[in-house]
Amino acid sequence: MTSHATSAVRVVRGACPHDCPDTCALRVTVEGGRAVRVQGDPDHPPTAGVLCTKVSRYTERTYHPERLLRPLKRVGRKGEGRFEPVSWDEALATVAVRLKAVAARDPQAIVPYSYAGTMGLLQGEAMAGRFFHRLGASRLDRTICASAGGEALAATYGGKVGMHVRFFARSKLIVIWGSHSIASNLHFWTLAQQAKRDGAKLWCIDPRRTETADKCHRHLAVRPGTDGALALALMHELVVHGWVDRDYVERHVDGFEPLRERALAWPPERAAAVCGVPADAIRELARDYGTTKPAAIRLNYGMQRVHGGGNAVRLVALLPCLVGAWRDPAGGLLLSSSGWAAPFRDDAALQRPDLLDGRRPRVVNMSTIGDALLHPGGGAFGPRIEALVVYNSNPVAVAPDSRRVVAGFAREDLFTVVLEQFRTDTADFADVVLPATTQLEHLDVHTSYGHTDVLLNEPAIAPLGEAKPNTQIFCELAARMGFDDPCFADDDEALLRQALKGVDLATLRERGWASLPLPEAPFAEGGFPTPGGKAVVDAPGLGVPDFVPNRECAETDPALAARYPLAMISPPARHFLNSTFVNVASLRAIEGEPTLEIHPDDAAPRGIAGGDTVRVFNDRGVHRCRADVTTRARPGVIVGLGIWWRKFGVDGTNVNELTSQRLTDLGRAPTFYDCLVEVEREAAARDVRSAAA
Ligand SMILES: Nc1nc2c(c(=O)[nH]1)N[C@H]1C(S)=C(S)[C@@H](COP(=O)(O)OP(=O)(O)OC[C@H]3O[C@@H](n4cnc5c(=O)[nH]c(N)nc54)[C@H](O)[C@@H]3O)O[C@H]1N2
Ligand SMILES: Nc1nc2c(c(=O)[nH]1)N[C@H]1C(S)=C(S)[C@@H](COP(=O)(O)OP(=O)(O)OC[C@H]3O[C@@H](n4cnc5c(=O)[nH]c(N)nc54)[C@H](O)[C@@H]3O)O[C@H]1N2
Ligand code: SF4
Ligand SMILES: [Mo]
Repeated sequence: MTSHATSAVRVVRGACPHDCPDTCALRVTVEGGRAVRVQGDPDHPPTAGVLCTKVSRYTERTYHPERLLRPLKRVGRKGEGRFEPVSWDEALATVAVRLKAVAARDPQAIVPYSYAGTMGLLQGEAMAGRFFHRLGASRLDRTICASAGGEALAATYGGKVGMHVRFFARSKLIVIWGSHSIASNLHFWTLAQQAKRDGAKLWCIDPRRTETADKCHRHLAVRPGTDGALALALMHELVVHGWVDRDYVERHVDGFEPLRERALAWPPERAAAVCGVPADAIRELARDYGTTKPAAIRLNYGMQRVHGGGNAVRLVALLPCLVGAWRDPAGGLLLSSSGWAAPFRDDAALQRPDLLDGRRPRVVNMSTIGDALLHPGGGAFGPRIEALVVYNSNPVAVAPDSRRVVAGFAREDLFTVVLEQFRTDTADFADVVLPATTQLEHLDVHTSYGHTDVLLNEPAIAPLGEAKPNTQIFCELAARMGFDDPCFADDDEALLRQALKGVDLATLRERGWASLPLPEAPFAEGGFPTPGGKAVVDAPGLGVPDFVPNRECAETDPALAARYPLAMISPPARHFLNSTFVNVASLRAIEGEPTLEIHPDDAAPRGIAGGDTVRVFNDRGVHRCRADVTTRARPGVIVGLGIWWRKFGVDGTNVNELTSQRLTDLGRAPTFYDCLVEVEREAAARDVRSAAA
């Protein structure tokens, strides 16, 4: 480093862009125009100066030798990943010509596909929303992650609202439910540890014995998709032991009586048989929950990726209402707090749905993109999909039922554009790849779904190569399409000024973040954002919540369970963020290779030893990977940590080869963890080694 460069050291304020509830405030050290360090902001309370391992390696990702730095045009077959660089001019012209031709027939034949590769208000759906609204393209139902739980919360509380995360530090009982917090909610875990040191008891409810479960006092390894039964049994105990807060229920819960009756049909023994855990453990949890104050539940999305996920979240969300846990700021439940930020965001100003100008394009569900791409068109579906524009997502790796997804993306008559930072599995299927900037290279602003601060992300460095922010790419495409509405002239600074309501930009610029003004114990006196102000049991059109079993389990489909006796769950690996970071060598080195955790009791009868290559299969597909024989998996349940890029798999597949496109009871979401499979040994560890030698 020259003295000239070191003299130009700057620290730039940023925000972590990833789909993680923690939304950390970053400090990026820049020396001579190069980002050299990404650290957590010590002055931002939720971040407290700490980042997860993944994002502390963010410079390794940004300066990765495989970053896409120029637009690419496909020269090989779809999926082959052979491209040649072209100019921006040629790339944009190619895209505009093709999109115009499709739009002339029917713009709904064009489908945007995006999720939360960045959670930023600007690089997310701001200019992209304007572009697709003006075009009249199909609208995307963004259901891949959280819509079952989100709609369940809305039905019960009236919105995605809950406890303030900081008060978990003062709880006396914390139930960590369907969350591997150490991996996916690290800053909450720090608060839970603080509570533990102050005497709180921690329970973990998770089919997998995660590192989080290891560090809780008690772990209930329920079968996947049985949380609704567990919640009903807990209610049974609350009722029969008189632990219901009758005063709170009378004043702030609408329609308790039918729920009470339903719960009385669920003694712990009945739930124990369904959940595959001891009845006494359910009794112990119920006693703890009914008698400890304040009691807090950290619910997370892992437990709603099953057929009955919506009903299960509705049942769990009623528990803190029954015991009056909301009376204390350190009691209640947190699944998502994004609803608290909603009134402060001006999504309509950014995304401009008014540009639809009265048109009502059909809606395509992102969770069934495989079926949608293979649909011949016609009937209620509408026109066959002819063009797809993907940004902030890697559907070929993350969407369920990969065989169908891949077949759809491989259609030679489909025109696919992918805005990306890397040549992902999805980019391999693109006709045109447009290089996008990373968080260090662009301006953005973020709200959070795990705390209630707003964060600014200032660009720390200039865009690498010819990469451009999503906003700029959609502006330039709009110009090529002949869209001359003034809103397409807005640059990122102009978008930032439109993004928020009631948040002072000067404070954001100065400090990097601002806290939203919110009450400490939001529902101590009721006041849920439902029409009647009460928590709702019997929601309009939904009825009283009930236990809804998995579609793929012995109870619902014994014939299927006879052929495929093992339930597979595929939660994310700790050092990846969905499929992001899988190509970062130092993080991949920690995760090793795609593996399948299997309990010794399931491995032994199949002759499987640790390190063997196994074949995991069902009617949807086959995935080969390495077996890890371990008690982290419970009997009957195997775990394929994700989400690996397919191209890193031994046979070019990942766990989504096995998952289904069936949807949840509520929210039209995927059922990733409602998936039966069988496993066979394919090669012993030593055969694999000698074949490789
Ligand atoms: N390190 C890391 N952090 C992440 C992510 C990541 O990929 N990596 N992803 C981010 C995103 S997009 C999201 S949505 C969240 C996801 O984080 P969470 O919302 O916590 O959800 P999952 O990781 O899917 O699952 C959490 C736990 O639920 C368990 N689980 C599976 N099925 C069931 C069930 O039926 N019942 C119960 N009780 N538990 C079950 C899994 O074994 C897992 O340990 O994390 C975010 N943070
Ligand atoms: N089997 C199984 N499948 C799952 C899950 C599971 O638990 N098991 N989890 C599901 C869940 S919860 C989710 S949220 C989805 C996540 O699925 P996705 O939303 O697709 O998330 P990622 O895999 O992280 O892919 C995001 C992509 O966006 C790109 N990106 C990031 N920032 C930008 C940007 O500024 N511009 C552009 N153009 N691109 C950018 C990244 O390079 C990355 O390739 O996966 C789902 N799939
Ligand atoms: S991924 Fe989550 S924990 Fe890691 S830096 Fe980002 S917000 Fe923080
Ligand atoms: Mo997610």
